[in-house]
Amino acid sequence: MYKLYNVKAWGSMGVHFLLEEMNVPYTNIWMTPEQVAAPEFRELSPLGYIPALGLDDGSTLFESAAIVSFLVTAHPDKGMAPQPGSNEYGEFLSWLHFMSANLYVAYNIGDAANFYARNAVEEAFLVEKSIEKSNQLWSILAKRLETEGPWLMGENFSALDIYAFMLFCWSRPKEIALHAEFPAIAKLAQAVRARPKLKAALEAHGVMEPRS
Ligand SMILES: N[C@@H](CCC(=O)N[C@@H](CS)C(=O)NCC(=O)O)C(=O)O
Repeated sequence: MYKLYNVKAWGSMGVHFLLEEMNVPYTNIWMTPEQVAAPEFRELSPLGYIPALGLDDGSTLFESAAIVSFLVTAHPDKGMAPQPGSNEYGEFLSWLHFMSANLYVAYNIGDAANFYARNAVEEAFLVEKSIEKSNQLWSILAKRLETEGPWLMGENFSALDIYAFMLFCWSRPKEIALHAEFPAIAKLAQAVRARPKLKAALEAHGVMEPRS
């Protein structure tokens, strides 16, 4: 059985929702930020990052995009991604990494602005840049949804939609502020929130409603 190292509203949300949608056996290891920061957790996740996913053989996966790719290929019958090895699967991977390597990072820079900045002015500047960058990335995703939608992989709901939803929950200054700017993403978020299998997990992370 999988073990999901999970923190409320952190990057484990996406994997949590995916496991629920796939209906595969797993256990949540709910952690506090202090437990995440403890040296022992770095033995599982080298940078001490959430999410991490424990496997049956005692090994642990880290990096959200790697975990998502692993789960959708380990359970291809669950239909959360195109057929592994197909051109569509390549497209799926491109957009997954587009989000993890760019949007997630843009949010990380805003969240850790006090680490990167030397003073309050620089810190505010980094937060501003994080918002500017994430909005630029959302506009690219919104365009894809408008032209290819309703889901990021067209007619088929996939792990990409869950991953995008997780990131959208972290929108700055607040998710609700982005709804008017990116109606296609807001619609996607609403559709993910309406998925019956996700109700309990959405409530556990406190993201049933957009932050306003
Ligand atoms: N590239 C990593 C980023 C993961 C990440 O930034 N996780 C945050 C929570 S959303 C974290 O664990 N932060 C703990 C820390 O910064 O010490 C991934 O995609 O999994």
